[in-house]
Amino acid sequence: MSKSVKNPIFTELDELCVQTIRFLAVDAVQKANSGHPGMPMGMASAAFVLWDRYLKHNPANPGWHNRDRFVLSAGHGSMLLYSLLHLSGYRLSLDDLKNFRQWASKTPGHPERDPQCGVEVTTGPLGQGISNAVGMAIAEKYLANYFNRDGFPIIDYSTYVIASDGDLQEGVASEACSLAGHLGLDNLIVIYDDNYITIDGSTELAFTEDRAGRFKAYGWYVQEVSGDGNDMSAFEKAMNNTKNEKKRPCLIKLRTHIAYGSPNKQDTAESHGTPLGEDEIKLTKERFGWDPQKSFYVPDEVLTHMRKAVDKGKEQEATWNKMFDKYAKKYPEPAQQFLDAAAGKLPVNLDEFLPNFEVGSSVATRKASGKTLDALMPKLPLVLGGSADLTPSNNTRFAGAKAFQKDARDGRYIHYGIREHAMGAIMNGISVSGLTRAYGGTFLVFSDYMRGAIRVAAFSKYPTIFVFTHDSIGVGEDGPTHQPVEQLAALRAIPNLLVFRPADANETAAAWQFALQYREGPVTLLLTRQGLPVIDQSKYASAANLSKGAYVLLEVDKPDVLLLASGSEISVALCAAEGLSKEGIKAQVVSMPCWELFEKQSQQYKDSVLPPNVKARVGIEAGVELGWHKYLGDKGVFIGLSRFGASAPAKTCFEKFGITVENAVKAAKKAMS
Ligand SMILES: Cc1ncc(C[n+]2csc(CCOP(=O)(O)OP(=O)(O)O)c2C)c(N)n1
Ligand SMILES: [Mg+2]
Repeated sequence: MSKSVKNPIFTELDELCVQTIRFLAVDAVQKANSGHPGMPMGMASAAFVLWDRYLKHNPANPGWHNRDRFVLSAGHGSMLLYSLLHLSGYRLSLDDLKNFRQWASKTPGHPERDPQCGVEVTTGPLGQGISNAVGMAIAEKYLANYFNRDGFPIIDYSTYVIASDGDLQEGVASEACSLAGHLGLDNLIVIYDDNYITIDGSTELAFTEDRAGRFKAYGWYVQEVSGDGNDMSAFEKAMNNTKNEKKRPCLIKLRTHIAYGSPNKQDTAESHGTPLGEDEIKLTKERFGWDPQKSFYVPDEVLTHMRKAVDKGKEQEATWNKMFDKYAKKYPEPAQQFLDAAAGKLPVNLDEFLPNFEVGSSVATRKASGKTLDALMPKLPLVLGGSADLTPSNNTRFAGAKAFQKDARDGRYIHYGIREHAMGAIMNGISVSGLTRAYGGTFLVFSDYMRGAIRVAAFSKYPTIFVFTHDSIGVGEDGPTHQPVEQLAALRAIPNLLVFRPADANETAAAWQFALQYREGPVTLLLTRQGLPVIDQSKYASAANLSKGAYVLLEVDKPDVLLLASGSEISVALCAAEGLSKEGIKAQVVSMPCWELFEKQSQQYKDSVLPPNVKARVGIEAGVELGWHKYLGDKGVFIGLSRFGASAPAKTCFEKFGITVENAVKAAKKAMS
């Protein structure tokens, strides 16, 4: 890491830059008549110093792999980020700022991941950004260890965060920061906007703990900068100290004032999320010697100064490129790996390594998943696994995987501890590094704890893989607290999220293959605790059809009834079809491992799987009915659960709740009548 940083004096020009940032935010919020002016006003000085003097970035190529990462965790202060991006020469024009919060603008209300514009991650749900940053810092440590060679620091960047009171209050951030301290992520620097204000009023209402003490207890290097948020030599000193810290993540607790400089709005909760108003803007501008007649004003000298970031960034990247070229000559293999990973190319053809599971055995899909990981992960060194303390149950630790720790940056397996919220957000941070990807496991029932992160991943198209085992009442004795009932439907409700519930071991392997090849968004894999028969692919259809989302598993000529199911209920459907055929009823079985993918198929394909003329349909799934109507229609019958589970052996649960072959046969006859 480049450690030599001067401590320049804050000049008049610097002050002008800060005012410009402040008033761009104020004016944009006013023009949109909505937004959050207070935070950018209070943090303008620190943000300017960070971007002007510390951040290593290339506005002409926002995706440069060795850039520092900047996360505005307090996403409501988005105009602070947009102002910085515009002034520093990113593809964000003044008109884009004038379009703040408007339809299809590049400047949405909260930052939405936009790699072309320099927005690293989506922020707005407080706590997510700072937790993503922990993942970004983990990725950097892993990649640096993996790629760097003597004299070739190919990967060498820091992750900077601006976080607010809300970020620090959110539990997800506490979990993530606790893990960051444990892992000694000294490449993570959080600047805490300590302004004593949240929406409801003073932080005295609900947030009176010793914040610095809390982070010290997490194992962080904590510095407190007093004053009013504008003592930039004190702030720079603190920033420089972080450069010398080699063991701990860094928190700079910077005392600031929301809506700094506004005569009537400073230090008020109102300024958090309400435009200052024309009168107050006039007073504030006058106070700072800014022409109140001018709106969206950028003095030439400010633009000239801040746009130096463009040439500086180009130079930095060019220097890095030269180093990379030499590195590639000396170390062609890792260099090629780097380039392939950057292009989203997998190092091997997964087909060649996919395990095949023998017919006749009974294999829990979580175990099949573990075997698949054993086979594939050694070939995919940039995929980082983990679990929220359920490793032996999730089967997420592949053979030979080493734990990622403070003293083991070559570890590829992250023990997240019992921190599901953070695990989701951290995995997202790992998955946006551009080179690494993350998967991690917990029980499906606890996917609720990760829902915040899953939603952001889906919305922002992060290629994170969420592994959820113990996917139904098949959990058994642990009872309703651990038996998911509504989670499957709830996950399916999230747009752009692929939810796979494989029917057997071979579908599980196919689901992993699909997930690892897919980069357009997150994938969830829902896996059983209990053993499932391995389906005979020579008798039925091939598991490779999983890539279509749903397919005819057991085909019959002119079916009387369709049996639709996913996961563990596929074997119920197959047995029921057999039973029905003995009674002369022709039942076709459709495996539906991923509804979302099925929806993307052509109408012709959909009709071939679900022939519209066959109205008698039965859906079988150990979960709630929500969503099934679409495939079953008015005459269809659903076998599932409309209540929570129960503490009893799995077999008993399935019997008592009627998810049985016998009931499926009965339901088919009812649907036909
Ligand atoms: C998870 C989540 N809960 C609630 C909100 C709504 N919200 C936005 S900002 C904020 C708190 C504002 O206080 P602070 O974080 O200190 O920001 P400041 O007002 O100081 O800018 C809240 C509750 C949110 N964005 N995310
Ligand atoms: Mg605050």
